[in-house]
Amino acid sequence: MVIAGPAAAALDSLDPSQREFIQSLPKAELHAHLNGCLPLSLLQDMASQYISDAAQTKIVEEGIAKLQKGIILDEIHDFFGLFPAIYALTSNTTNMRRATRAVLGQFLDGTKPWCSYLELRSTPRQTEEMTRKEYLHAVLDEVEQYPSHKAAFIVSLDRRMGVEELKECVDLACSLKSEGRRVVGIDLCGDPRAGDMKILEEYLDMAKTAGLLITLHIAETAENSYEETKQLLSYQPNRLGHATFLDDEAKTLVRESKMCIEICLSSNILCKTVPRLEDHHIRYYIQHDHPVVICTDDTLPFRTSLEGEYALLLALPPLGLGLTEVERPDLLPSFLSLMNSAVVSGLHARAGPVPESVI
Ligand code: 6MZ
Repeated sequence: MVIAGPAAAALDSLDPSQREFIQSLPKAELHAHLNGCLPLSLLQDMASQYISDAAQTKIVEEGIAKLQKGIILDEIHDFFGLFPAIYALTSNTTNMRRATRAVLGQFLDGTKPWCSYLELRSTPRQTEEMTRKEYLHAVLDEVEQYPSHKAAFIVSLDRRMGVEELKECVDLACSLKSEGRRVVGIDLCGDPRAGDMKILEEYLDMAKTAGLLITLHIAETAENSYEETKQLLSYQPNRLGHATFLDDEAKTLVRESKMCIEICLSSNILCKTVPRLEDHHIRYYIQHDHPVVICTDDTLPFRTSLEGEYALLLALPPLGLGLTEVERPDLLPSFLSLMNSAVVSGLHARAGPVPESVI
């Protein structure tokens, strides 16, 4: 039996006109991890064609079985254990190109695309079959099949990386940008327990000098110390991923500098960093008219879509714009303007011109 995610339940509770309303909203996806957004059918197909060695077969089979059923996590740290199964399959440039094409298509293609603009992110990975440079070329070759107002790419740095790996990834991102390739930013992601964030400064400075914008996963869990959060904020990022556990001082700083927050509702609920939808920190930011953007994070494990995330937003009672209120036509315009401001403010924080089709 497949266990439905929170987004599926929220979508099911919508009537056709509400669904149409969500579909009609201009949307941008600014926080989506490539290897977390693969369609399950593609993974299954890749697994049937290619597994590099027998030791990986078990990892892949168990990983796919879990994803098929729908993961239930005790805590966020369990989540990162899913990736070895996916990485065993996306370990060469042919499969990386296939994966990127499928993820871009999922968000951007068809008569009802999920969004008008996608900023996809991924961590350059070196395997026995590809270098980090080859990884990035494979992904960018696919991203650049779309016009620049539809798709762009962010290079992710994993918190587990040491200085040599950080340098290699940032050097690559900077030189690709200078060659005119569609790299718009640098992200920091990975298991929130890992790494020492003090080593990042030099590499983020290099990226900024090259004209790249910065987005950082920050305070995703209660275990992330306020000292670490302060340190990450001192790097003056343009956007923040999650920002779930900020203390009052950090919240004030974030609001004063208007750093856009990438909100991933299903992700936070399923990873149990937010106990219930009604407790979500998005309430605080919307109440303070702070820029937020609604994103999916990892569509595969979180069993979500951009429409599903907007359905969750619609179901969020504390906005005073829950499902019942949205049925009231007098409140619909304010809901629409809230959604639009979320989309538009997200775009304000990214590199390059704002696509006309979104505004
Ligand atoms: C932190 C996350 C994440 O880069 O291989 N990733 N990092 N928090 C999250 N939210 C729960 N979701 C995904 O995509 C997969 C990688 O993105 C990061 C993890 O490092 C994961 O291995 P790429 O394309």
